[in-house]
Amino acid sequence: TREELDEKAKSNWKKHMLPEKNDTDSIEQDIVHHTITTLCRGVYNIDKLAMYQATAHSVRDRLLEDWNCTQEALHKENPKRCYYMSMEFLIGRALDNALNCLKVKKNYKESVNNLGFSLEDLLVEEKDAALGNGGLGRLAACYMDSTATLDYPTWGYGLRYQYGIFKQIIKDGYQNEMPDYWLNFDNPWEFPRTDIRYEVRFHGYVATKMNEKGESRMSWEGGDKVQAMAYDVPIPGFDTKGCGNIRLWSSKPLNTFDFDSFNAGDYERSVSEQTNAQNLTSVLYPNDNHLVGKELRLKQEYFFVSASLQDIIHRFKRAKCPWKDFPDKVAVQMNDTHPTLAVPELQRILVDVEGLEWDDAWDIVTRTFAFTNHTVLPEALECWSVPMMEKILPRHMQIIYDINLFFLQKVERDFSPDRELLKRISIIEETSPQQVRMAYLAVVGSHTVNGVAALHSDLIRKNLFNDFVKYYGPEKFINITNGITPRRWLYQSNPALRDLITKTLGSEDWATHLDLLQGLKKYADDAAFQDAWADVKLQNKKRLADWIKTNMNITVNPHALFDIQVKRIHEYKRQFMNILSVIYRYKSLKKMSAEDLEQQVPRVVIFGGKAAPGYYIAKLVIKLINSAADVINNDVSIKDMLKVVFIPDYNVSLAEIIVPASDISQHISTAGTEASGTSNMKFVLNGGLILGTVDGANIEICEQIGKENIFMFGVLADAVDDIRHNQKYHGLFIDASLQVVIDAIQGGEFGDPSVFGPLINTLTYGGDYYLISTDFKSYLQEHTVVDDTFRDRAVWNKKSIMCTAGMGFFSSDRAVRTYAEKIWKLKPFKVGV
Ligand code: GPW
Repeated sequence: TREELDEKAKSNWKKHMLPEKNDTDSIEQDIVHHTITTLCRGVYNIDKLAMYQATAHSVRDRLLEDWNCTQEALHKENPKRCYYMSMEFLIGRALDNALNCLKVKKNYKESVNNLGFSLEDLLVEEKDAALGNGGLGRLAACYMDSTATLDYPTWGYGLRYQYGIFKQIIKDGYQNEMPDYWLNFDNPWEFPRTDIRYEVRFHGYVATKMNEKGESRMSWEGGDKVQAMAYDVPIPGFDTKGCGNIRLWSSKPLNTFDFDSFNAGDYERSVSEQTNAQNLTSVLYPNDNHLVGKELRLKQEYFFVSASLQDIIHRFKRAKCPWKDFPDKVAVQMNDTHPTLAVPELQRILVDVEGLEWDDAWDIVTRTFAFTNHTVLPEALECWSVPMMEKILPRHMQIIYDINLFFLQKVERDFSPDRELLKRISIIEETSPQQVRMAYLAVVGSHTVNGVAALHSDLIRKNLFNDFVKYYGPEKFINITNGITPRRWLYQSNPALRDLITKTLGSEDWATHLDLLQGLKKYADDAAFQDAWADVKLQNKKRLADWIKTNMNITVNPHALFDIQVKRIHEYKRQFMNILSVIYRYKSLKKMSAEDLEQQVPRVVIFGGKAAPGYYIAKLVIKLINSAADVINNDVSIKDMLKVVFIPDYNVSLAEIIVPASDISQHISTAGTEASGTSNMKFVLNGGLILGTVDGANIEICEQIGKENIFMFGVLADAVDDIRHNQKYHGLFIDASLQVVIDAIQGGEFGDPSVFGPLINTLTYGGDYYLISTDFKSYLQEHTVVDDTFRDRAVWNKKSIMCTAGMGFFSSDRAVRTYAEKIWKLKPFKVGV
């Protein structure tokens, strides 16, 4: 190591550690150098992909300089650090972001030009890093952007899936899934750490052993082991020398060999065991807000947690602090329950391996972890069957029983001996087989639990965790409303608006101090500013219209009202209600006289989103949207007053084109079901209005931007239970407007109606769990308000400006700062100043 080098060697190192130069000539030299050496290509066979790669490598060199600086300083100072544990990081592309963060985009543009290419062409060559399903994974990516930008010493930990979220292909209107083998080409944005490897055990048995102090301890023995190898993904901060990191684990076979089967002549089997080990981190489970309960998923969760904790403990031990100081050096945030096995795993290491007493260990554990809950949907709450856990993680299962026993004893002693309460609050659910309720384990193992929007945090305090709130007291359960990074979601994705805002406010400071957008309010009535603002929106709508024309060969009118709903397809998100209303609009247009038709506001309704491969009803919604689009888009009698587009394979990079182009976007979940939503924030930040229900973060957006600037409808969360109850006993009320639509579908206007039978049944015979029939009428009414408002362009433009101006609160910088202050007790750590 460095300490062992003599002074002469050290000074030689220093002499050659020169900063990269960012003049265009040096950049060109670098790109050419990487083309020849890193890629082994030359001017005779350079193409866009190779040029992208060479450019990326040269940008990466500049990033790694900051990365090294930051990590070296952290190593020396050893401040408290936070680790954000997440099974998903939906990062998207890295090059454009890195260029902006390093403030070198202008020069790179010129250099790339000088070498015969255009930067815009190169950016789209990059594959998205799509290691996530939707909101939860994208939130983790936004938070990593903010912790890096704010210089918080925070690392992400996750898994390096070889297959990210599947590619969605639409065939005959149906979703088909294709594997996303994103590592096919070299990935300049990750750094293999061949020297950082840990072993992870599965199966085996528990024995009693003497430790070094002569005490009797449990010991997990035998079983199968796989190896975790680290890959580091540098996370540039905006306009700072600091650079963050996400460490992703990849499973590799151990270098040992199964000699028993080898000697038995079963060579193939011993090789195939090795392949099994590698398969552990092959694939991201494609379920959003839904537990499937596969054994391989449980193994992934433990693999992830075990490798991360070994790494964290290794780093902690370097400083030779006593164990009791662990929580003063380490904060761990669990992104939902997926990393909850970290709780029994740390307890196991401290008690079984390090020889601490149970209570001392438990004190350390509960001062280390904090837990973010992201859903109230029962089907999304992780429960693992006890027999499966006993098989795969026998020692952890014992520890969970013990944690539960001590917890229940305390509740009984200090709070209430009520058997019903104890049964309700138990980490083990007494079903057959028994289940481990991971959310309860996460609550018991954490010092702080947070929800992700005000309403959501209220709901988990009132329902899901109510007994825990009563036992622990309310202080343990807090709200931290989600946020989004303004760097990717405005600065990078909407250059036209970025430049207008910067010109108007006189500086770029808003990109790191988003509250400064308030300064736009004073121009909201200014006619010239409104025109400039509207012109930006039109440019962005044209950009999207061009994409749709090029990729789908559908022509849409950029002057029409762009009405967008892009998110995972889910019954609770009610894309079904949206398409039903589109069909209603279509039927109404068809009934109109030619004069009335002329007077309508033309609309382009855009959908996008993936359905989990096994989610039959969600897939039927996609089919219905496409079947309706087919009919509507080809009906000349409605004179282009309505177009419907389902954009395939919605992902982060597409969102960057779609989000800036909305007039309205829809966030219409049944009240009380969407924990927060984050795309709502992205659209409003880009001057798009919202049509939404009184749910999740919509409520706080409304408070921040003013209720006159948002279109809200539908029943409130606290009415939902009663309505469901009434529907069950008195039947549904299907309004005439909804009946028109059902009749059209069942009459075969959009193809074979039997295809849609099961979907329609979720309404009519299924009890309409998500209350589409309840909200449909007020939904249609609000659509009419939208149309009427859109006719008055000045009124609309003012609302749009007020939207952007009021969004400061929703920066992920605010969210991360709140986590750091209220939960992590973490201070910024500035390097290079
Ligand atoms: F079920 N979310 C998500 F809570 O995208 F784990 N996937 C998930 O599996 C879960 C939650 C889980 C989302 C919420 O649905 C969304 O409302 C929220 O804005 C987002 O997480 C980030 O908090």
